[in-house]
Amino acid sequence: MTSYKTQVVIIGGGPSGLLLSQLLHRKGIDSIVLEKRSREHVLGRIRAGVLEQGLVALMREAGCGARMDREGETHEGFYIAHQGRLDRINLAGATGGATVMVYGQTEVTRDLYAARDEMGGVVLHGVEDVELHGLRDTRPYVTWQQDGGTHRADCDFIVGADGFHGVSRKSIPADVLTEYEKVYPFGWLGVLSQTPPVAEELIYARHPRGFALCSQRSKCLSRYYIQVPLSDRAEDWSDDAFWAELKRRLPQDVAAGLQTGPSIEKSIAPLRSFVAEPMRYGNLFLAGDAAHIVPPTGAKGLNLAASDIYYLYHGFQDHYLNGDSAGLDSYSQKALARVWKAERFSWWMTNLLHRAPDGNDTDLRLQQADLDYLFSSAAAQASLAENYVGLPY
Ligand code: RFL
Ligand code: PHB
Repeated sequence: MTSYKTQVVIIGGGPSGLLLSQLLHRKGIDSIVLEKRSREHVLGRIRAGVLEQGLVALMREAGCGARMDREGETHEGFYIAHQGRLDRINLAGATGGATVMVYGQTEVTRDLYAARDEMGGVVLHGVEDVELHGLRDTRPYVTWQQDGGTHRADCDFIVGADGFHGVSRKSIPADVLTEYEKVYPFGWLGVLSQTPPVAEELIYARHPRGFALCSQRSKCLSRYYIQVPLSDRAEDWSDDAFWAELKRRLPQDVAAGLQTGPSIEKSIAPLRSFVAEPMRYGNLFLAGDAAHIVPPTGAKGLNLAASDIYYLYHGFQDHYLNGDSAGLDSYSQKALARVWKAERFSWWMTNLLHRAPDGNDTDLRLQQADLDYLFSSAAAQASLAENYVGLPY
C-alpha cells in the first residue's frame, strides 16, 4: 500500500481537475490527481471547442497559454442559419469587444498534462474503486485500487472533478443533495474531419429536419454535428449519409461550399440539463461536469467547469495563504449562481434551434417568432452575445 499526504486530493484528470492542480501548484499548494482512465483515453475524447475569455485567462495564469495563444483562433461572431439564410451575431460589436477563442478541449487537456509533467505534478492513471472517507471529519482521506493493491491519500480537502458519472457526487448523502435534471428527446451526432471549415465562423443551423452545427478546430480540421433521435447509433451512420444530411440542413450556398472527407471520429452525445445542489459537502467540493451538465448548444460546459475552478482556486489561495475561509465557505452559492444562468442560456438556445420530436406547428411558429425577434432587436442580440461570450465570474 502506498500512502500519500497532500493538501488537496483531486478526483478526475479531465480539464477541471488538471487546471485546478496546475493553478494550485503555482501558488505552492500541493495536490494529487486521481484519474480512472489512461492519458490516451482522456486525450482521445473529442469534446468542446469554444473557450470564453475567463478560461483563456486561467490557462495563461496556469502557465499553459502559449500554444493556445499561437494556434487558437479568436472569433468575433457566429452565424445562425434559418429559413435558407445566414444571419450573424456580432459578439464583439454587441458586447463592446468581447470575443471567444476556438481551441479544442483536447488541446487544452494536452497542454495541462504537459505542464503537470514539467512541474513534476502527481497525476495517477488507472485508479479504480475510488472511495471518499471522513468528509465531515477534520482529516478526510481517499482510498483506491491500483496495480493490485490498495492505496491511500490523506488530505485537508477533496475536489470531485470526476465528471457526470464519477464517484464524488454519489458520495454525498442523498438527503443532503438535490438533483435537477431534464433529458432532451434527441442527441448530437458529431463528426471530426480533416477538411477546411465551411465558413470562417461557426454556423448554428435551425432546420425543419433538425439542428446542425458547423464548428472547427483549425484551418484544416472541422467539427460538425447534426441532431439525431436518441435511438440512433453512430456506427449506423455512414460518412456519406452524415454529409448528405448535414447539407440538407444548411442554406444551399453554404452546402455547396462544404468540403467533405473521411470522418476521424464519430460519436453521439445525449443532451441533458443537470444541476446538483449544494456543490460542497463538508470537505468535499464538486466542480465541472460532476456537479452540472448543460446541453452543448451554448458551448458552456467546459467554460462552467472553468468558472468553478476559478472560485475554488481563489478560495484555496485565501484559505492557505491568508487564513481566510470565506471564499471556500461561499463556493457553492457563488458557483451555483453562475451555473443556473448558463443552464438557462443553454436551455434557451437548445429550444430555439432544435426540432422537438413531439412539437407541433405552434412550437415551430413560436421558435420562428423568437428568431425573428432576435434579428430585429439589438437588445436581444446583445443579450445572446453577452451570455455566449460568458457572464462575468
Ligand atoms: P470530464 O471531462 O468528464 O473529466 C472527468 C474525468 O474524471 C474521470 N473519472 C474518474 N476518475 C477517478 N475516479 C472515478 N471514479 C472517475 N470517474 C470519472 C474521467 O475519466 C474524466 O477524465 O469533466 P470536467 O473536467 O469537469 O470537464 C467538463 C467538460 O469535459 C465538459 O463540460 C465539456 O466537454 C462540455 N462540452 C462543451 N463545453 C464547452 O464549454 N464548449 C463547447 O463547445 C462544448 N462542446 C461539450 C461539447 C461536450 C460534448 N459531449 C460529448 C458531452 C460538445 C460535446 C459533443
Ligand atoms: C465544438 O466545436 O465541438 C462545439 C462548438 C460549439 C458548440 C458545441 C460544440 O456550441
